[in-house]
Amino acid sequence: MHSGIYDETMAAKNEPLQLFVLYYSLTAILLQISLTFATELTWDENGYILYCPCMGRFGNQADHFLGSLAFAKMLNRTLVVPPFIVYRHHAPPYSNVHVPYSEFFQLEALSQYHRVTSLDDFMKHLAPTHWPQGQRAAYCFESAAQRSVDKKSCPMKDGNPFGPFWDHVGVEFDRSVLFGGLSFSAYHQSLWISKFPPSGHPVLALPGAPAQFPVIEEHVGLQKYVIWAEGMVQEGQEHIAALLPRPYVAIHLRIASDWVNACKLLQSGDAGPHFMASPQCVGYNRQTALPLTMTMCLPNLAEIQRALKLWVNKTAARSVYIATDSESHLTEIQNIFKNKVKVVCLKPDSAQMDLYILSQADHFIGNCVSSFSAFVKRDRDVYGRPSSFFGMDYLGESNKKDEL
Ligand SMILES: Nc1nc2c(ncn2[C@@H]2O[C@H](COP(=O)(O)OP(=O)(O)O)[C@@H](O)[C@H]2O)c(=O)[nH]1
Ligand SMILES: *[C@@H]1O[C@H](CO)[C@@H](O)[C@H](O)[C@H]1NC(C)=O
Ligand SMILES: *[C@@H]1O[C@H](CO)[C@@H](O)[C@H](O)[C@H]1NC(C)=O
Ligand SMILES: [Mg+2]
Repeated sequence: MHSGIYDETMAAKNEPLQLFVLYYSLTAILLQISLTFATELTWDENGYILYCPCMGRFGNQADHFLGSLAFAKMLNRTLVVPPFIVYRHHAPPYSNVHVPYSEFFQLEALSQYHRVTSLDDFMKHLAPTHWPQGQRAAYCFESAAQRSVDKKSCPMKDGNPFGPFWDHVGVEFDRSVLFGGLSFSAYHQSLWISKFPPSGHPVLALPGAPAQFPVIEEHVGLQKYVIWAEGMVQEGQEHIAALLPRPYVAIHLRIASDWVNACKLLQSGDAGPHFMASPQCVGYNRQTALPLTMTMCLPNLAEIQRALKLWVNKTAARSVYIATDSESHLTEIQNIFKNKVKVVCLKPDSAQMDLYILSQADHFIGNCVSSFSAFVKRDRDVYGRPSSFFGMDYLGESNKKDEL
């Protein structure tokens, strides 16, 4: 936009005076507007954290986001909030879509916890002056750089989704800064600050999230700053009002073939209780964690029916909502309740609409191992809404909590 105006002003020099004045005042007005923006987005002398949410789909990206938010606060740098990467290879546009955070959630709500700016705004308003082409360093672990041809370059744009992400943002990296012997945990806070003071390293751009997966226990509570965008609330509430008489029980079926394969890793029995998002239900402490069973990872139809019967009865539900990554088992579920309970599966175009409807239910039954379910569980916990997991809410068994 700036360069466009500049070009036009230059061209105007050869035109009649009146036109020149018009162009001139237009430029002045636009300059005023951009100055107003600039005052809103002043450069943070304490620096920035930039990263690609390059691992996994939404649930993984959300876990990583909470950790990254905490990491940015720990270093007192502004977090540049990336868009979500949505993989649309099965439906138009048959490629990765980069969805701004603000399309799903309120960006401003994050500021209650820490300074943030969207990647879009960072690139538009700050990067041209403060992080221009030629000064764009990538930061990564030495071990990650080992994979590059010269063994000294961060693999910022190698493969999918890395390349498309930074291409979408319009960034090429000019050099790499490697590090080792430190992690993203709080233990290394002072090391990060002494190694990379913001004066010499204003923008830490990383190939992946500076966080662990799954989200660590300390950061689970940051979910409270992740608040649904108004558009999502409006659309979601319309669906609920139209389709789901309350009380309603909502379930997340994570049963597609990728998940069947993932859960097979549990069959050997030596995987231990911690597998993907499972700390959310077995407990974060390995020593005291409950066992993780196959049914918890991949509930069969009998378990789905058992859990639904139990919770529909307990909550006197009038409807059931099914969110699924593949099959819905709609008929089999309708059969349990005859016509007494309405059973609904929307299969919305956006997975986030399923997440929203799951989050608003009177009771939620999730998949303990799935980070997609984990997002819903965390969101519900913020508002004190009850949740349980397939495979672990047998009532009457003395050694298990009967209500989770
Ligand atoms: N719409 C919809 N999509 C789902 C559902 N379950 C899984 N998916 C899709 O599958 C992805 C699963 O990956 P991820 O979110 O990382 O969670 P995880 O693999 O279960 O830990 C989601 O992001 C969705 O794109 C569901 O119930 N509804
Ligand atoms: C953190 O950064 C902000 C913004 O740059 C600054 O105002 C504040 O003093 C910093 N806090 C600490 C403890 O350095
Ligand atoms: C739940 O089940 C119990 C025992 O079978 C029954 O007495 C009760 O009426 C049921 N509640 C509802 C809401 O269906
Ligand atoms: Mg996944």
